[in-house]
Amino acid sequence: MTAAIACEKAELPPAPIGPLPSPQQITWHEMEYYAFVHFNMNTFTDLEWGLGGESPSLFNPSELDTRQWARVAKEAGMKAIILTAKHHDGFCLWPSAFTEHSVKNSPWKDGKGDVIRELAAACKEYGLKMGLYLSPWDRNHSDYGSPEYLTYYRNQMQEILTNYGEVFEFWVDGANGGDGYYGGANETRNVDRTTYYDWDSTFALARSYQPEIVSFSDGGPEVRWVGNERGIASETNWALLKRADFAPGVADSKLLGTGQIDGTHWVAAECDVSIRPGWYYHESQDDQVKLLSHLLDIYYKSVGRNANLLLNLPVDRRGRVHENDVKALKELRKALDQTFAENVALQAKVIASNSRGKNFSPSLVTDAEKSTYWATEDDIIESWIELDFGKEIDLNRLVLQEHIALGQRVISFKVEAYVDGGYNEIARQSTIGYKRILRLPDTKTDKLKVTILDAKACPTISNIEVYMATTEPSYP
Ligand code: FUL
Repeated sequence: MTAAIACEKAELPPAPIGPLPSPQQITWHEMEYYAFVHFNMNTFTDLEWGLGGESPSLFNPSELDTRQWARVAKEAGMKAIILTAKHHDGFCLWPSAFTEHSVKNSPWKDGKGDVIRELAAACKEYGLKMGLYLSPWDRNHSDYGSPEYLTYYRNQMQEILTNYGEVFEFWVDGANGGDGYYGGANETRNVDRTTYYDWDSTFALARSYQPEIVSFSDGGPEVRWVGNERGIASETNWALLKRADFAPGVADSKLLGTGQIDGTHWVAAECDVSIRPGWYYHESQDDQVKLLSHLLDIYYKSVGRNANLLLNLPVDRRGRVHENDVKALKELRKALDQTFAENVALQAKVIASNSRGKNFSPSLVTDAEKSTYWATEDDIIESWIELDFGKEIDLNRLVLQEHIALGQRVISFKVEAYVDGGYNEIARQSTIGYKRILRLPDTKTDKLKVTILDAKACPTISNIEVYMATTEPSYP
């Protein structure tokens, strides 16, 4: 082979190593942080799980203001709001044509209101996306448990996914089955969570109504639950899952945390957690809003571990995000903005042990371009990349990102700082994925080295950032 041909060959991008994310999933990863809003009948009954026999007359927010929700979310740096359109008690926040158990029979706006419509308009105004939660379990509906209920559920999907513009995420809860009102039967009903909803066809319906949508449940299909409600992803977090082994409400929560290195599909993790102890608003929890140190810890253990953060805001009986929650969100935003203000990697000279050519050079990890990345030659897996700051600097945060369009590849890596004439290991970790943020010990150094120890194929690193956090309170 002539040198010219060899060189040309080396300039080709690495082969992808599947499973790969869809374009919709890549867009979803880039959203990183968005709001959950639990607001529904439970807000007015002071419950977390209503039984289903509640009277629609109880739903009556005094000053519902979805524009305030959107403003608060936007100022918090969130990219979307996901609303509980229907929770387990079955009450619908939109005037569904298929039930009387909805806002249309409530005193709010004389039954003429539609919370989804108001939220869609507010999200549009503030440049946010909207997602919708539609509980499969319905403790109000008389048909729940029989085949007719699936028709009802799908009719409602059609209503909420076709009448309100773009919906970026369809959120399916795993809690399902038990006692309930069920049209007055007041009994216990259980369904086979794996087969009852024919989930493959039901999720396909969601995609047919909204081609860009991603659906969330315990096992995907596009986004998976992280396996806990504390907002914490595993340190090892593969965006891959053997999807056939999971269904909404049927899942091994440990595997949901780590994902599966040999997963058959790209099903990335989303961390749902409430800013208060409850998902719904309870006045008694007004002084239990999570502290800044806790929220920061959640951020690093979700967004910083290759997952998205879905932070719940329990909207109150007025129909507003409570002042205490707004304050906590602002504090979190301020702390994150302060920490991630000055990326010292931008001033570094970047070299690597290997590169597959100038289109994949090490310096591409510090350009602002998402689509460029450093990659090694095909057979080179163990490899290092070094940032030389040219002078001694302080650092304690490291952001790493893989070019996930070619798959999640890195299995393990270490980080070293150049101190007293030699390299000193300051972290050793597994998996990177879309984004990894490491909290490193406070370190003074003029050079930082990241060594990929093992990977499924040659590494493709799109971004490296380095910061010094000085104002974050420690947790716990
Ligand atoms: C759980 C539900 O049972 C809770 O009420 C809440 O909606 C949470 C997000 O998911 O499974």
